[in-house]
Amino acid sequence: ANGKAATGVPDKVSEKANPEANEATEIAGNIIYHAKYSPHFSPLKFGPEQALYATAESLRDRLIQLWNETYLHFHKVDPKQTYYLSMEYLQGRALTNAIGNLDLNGPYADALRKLGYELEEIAEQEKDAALGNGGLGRLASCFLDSMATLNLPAWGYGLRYRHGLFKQLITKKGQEEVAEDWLEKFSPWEIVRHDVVFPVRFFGHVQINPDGSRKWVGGDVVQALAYDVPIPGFKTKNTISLRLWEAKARAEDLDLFQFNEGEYELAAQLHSRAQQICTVLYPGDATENGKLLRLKQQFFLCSASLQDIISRFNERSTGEGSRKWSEFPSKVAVQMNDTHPTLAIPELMRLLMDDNGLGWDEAWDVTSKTVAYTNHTVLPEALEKWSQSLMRKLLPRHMEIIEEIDKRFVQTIRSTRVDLEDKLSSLSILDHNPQKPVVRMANLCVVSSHTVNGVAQLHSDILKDELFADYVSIWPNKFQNKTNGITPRRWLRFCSPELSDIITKWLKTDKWITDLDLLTGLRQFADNEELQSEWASAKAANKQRLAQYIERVTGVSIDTNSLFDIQVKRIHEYKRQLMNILGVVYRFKKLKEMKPEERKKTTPRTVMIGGKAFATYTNAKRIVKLVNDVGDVVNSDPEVNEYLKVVFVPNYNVTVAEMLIPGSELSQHISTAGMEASGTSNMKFALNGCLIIGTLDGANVEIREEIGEENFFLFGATADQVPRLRKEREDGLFKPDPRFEEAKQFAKSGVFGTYDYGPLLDSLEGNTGYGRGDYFLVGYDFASYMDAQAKVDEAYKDRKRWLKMSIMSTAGSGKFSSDRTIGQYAKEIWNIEACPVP
Ligand code: 4GP
Repeated sequence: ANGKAATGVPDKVSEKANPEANEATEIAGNIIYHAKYSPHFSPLKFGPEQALYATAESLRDRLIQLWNETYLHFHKVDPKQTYYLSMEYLQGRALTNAIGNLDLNGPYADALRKLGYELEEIAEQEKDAALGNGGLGRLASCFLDSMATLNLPAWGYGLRYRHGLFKQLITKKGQEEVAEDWLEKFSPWEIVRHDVVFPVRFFGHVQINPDGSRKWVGGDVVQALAYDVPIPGFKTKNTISLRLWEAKARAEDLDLFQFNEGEYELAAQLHSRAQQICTVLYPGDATENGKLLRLKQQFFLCSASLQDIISRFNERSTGEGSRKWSEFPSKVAVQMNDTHPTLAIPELMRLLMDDNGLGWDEAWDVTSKTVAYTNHTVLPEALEKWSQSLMRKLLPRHMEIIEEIDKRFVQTIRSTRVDLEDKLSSLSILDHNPQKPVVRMANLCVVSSHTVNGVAQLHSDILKDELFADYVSIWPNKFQNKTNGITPRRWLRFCSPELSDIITKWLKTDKWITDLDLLTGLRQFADNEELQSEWASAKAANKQRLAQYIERVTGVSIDTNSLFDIQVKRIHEYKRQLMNILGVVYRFKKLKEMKPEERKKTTPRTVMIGGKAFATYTNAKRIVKLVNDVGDVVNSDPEVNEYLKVVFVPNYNVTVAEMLIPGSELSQHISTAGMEASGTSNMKFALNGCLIIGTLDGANVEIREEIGEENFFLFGATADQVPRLRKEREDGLFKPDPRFEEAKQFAKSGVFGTYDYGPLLDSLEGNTGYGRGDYFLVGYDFASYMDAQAKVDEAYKDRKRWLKMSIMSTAGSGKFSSDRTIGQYAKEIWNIEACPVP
């Protein structure tokens, strides 16, 4: 910023004659208006932060207008509409995305320049909206972008967490978590809807009316208040909603008498209980209280969203009187993002029966034709099971409904499928294990949904062949695959404008941004030297930007001529960051043993690892610590640090990803086969011309098919081999490669500090009585992993070959647009059609 701008809100900007300049002038005027009259800041100061909020508010004006037009258009046309229910959205920043989608980059950049700022500098001020943990939440956000871009009548529903995903600090102890504060000032993107409020009940009891009908009464009632975050489509008027619910108590819930007696906490009990609901994303659920709060959150999302959906269904009723309920499934599709919103099923049944007088069969028909379920993981610990007693206490009516669904399902199977009798104990929704009776949410979803889908072909096959195999024999047509995708707007066009411009230039069109298959047009130029050299300079610029960022946040200076090797994702044993760092440990040991002239022949590498560990996941936190400790030693070793650097990238989030991915050359997607449902960062990296080293897991399989096996560094066991290998490894029948033993010994030897890595590394032992017998097969895969890494080193030395592979990666990434994914959901699951605003 220049000094002038930083002193106060400017009065006006000078007019120019040409129309583009006029638009910029108008925008600048609008920004000034917001800086002056939106009562957030004193007009005496107009620093970058004030400029951000004023800029965002000027955009918000446009977004609200488009949002209103879209809403009215949908209201008039009354199409079938999809509602995406998700406990998580990892939205990241919104400014660059909104400006880009509205195609206002030039005018906004000019407007800000008139006010003394660069657009990038202003965009940097924004905090991430991190209302999600990882893949599933980011997928939901990519889906919203595609729904809007494809002009689909579709919306997202979620919760407005006061504090999103924790901020990760790296200290001497390793990872520490602090509360994140995206609403510290306020979010300029949300619109509070004081007229959209629904009551949500907890606890209480079921009352039986004289006519036999049932009603849920008593307990606590909190209010769900809607906040709309407008989601603009790319170069279209359609602007949809991410509707986030906040929990509130009413004024009359404050006990004035008690308050005046000085019993402040008692007086405001309901207020504080309401407030807890949206305080944090994913409250720890180790305690009973934590479990109760998480279940409250899930129900709160489902109940508020369904009441809203039903009221819109009634509001759009055109003819005389009210609409027939049997029409509901032809107007409404509800997609459950994993099992977290499963309570939508019993809640819809309750609303239909108890509030609207439908009988069971009619309500069941409507519900089961409306809801569909996406599974995102086969990890047993992630398949939700809720204690029946907790459920009965918090949601007594829903527990009755779930029992009835289960009873009818079991009866039907008994009378139609005698062959499944002995499978019923695992197929039923209720698990009556006397020690721990639970409700199996995935089973409830499968039984009640019209469609169940996995998120990559391999994952969907595993669901059909293993996890849900017996259900497949009952409903062979219920199961589908929808391979995940990512939005090419955020993940290429906006995060790497340099590379995007080159693609547009060579394809002679920018249509690829909404028709990503057009990228295959690059294949014919993959050998072209001119393209290769432009490609290399875009990469170099992105690497430079990344290197500056790394130095700023970690103090480590990295060599932009080294191979940038990145693994970023949640820290989890199945994702095998431990294999990555053990590979680095081995590389370090070998480099130390080499003579200086030998070292000179190696390929210099910078290994970057980032990701958050769940606060109570001990081994994941040990991995974070190990990466940091290895980095400290390697980076300060004067013999080696020219050839190897190791950086733990702190606080990995959407914004950090937007910096890392464009600057990457190699990325690691190295999970134990069969365990990563899909992965989506693999798609982002490939799209940005980054080569993948990976296993045949999740979407890696399809990426490799699309970009060609010669452009993919493959290693490791396949999913069908894993059970046998696990058994052998556990039984001590398999002897790992000597390199693996050497790396482990070296890591344990104390070279990397005094922290006790014994417990972590012992989890990699087979039949030793420690750990889990190397459940994730690091020992088995290490040999082929190291061989693949050696191939990477060789390939990188051949610059032309590497650039060709990089271009082929981008060229083959068309399938992984979330536009393709959402188009398939729309057609094959939701049965909805585009409804563009004229
Ligand atoms: C993730 C899966 O682990 C990942 O493979 C997949 O790409 C992503 O969902 C989107 O489908 N699962 C989660 C979760 O994030 O919380 O279960």
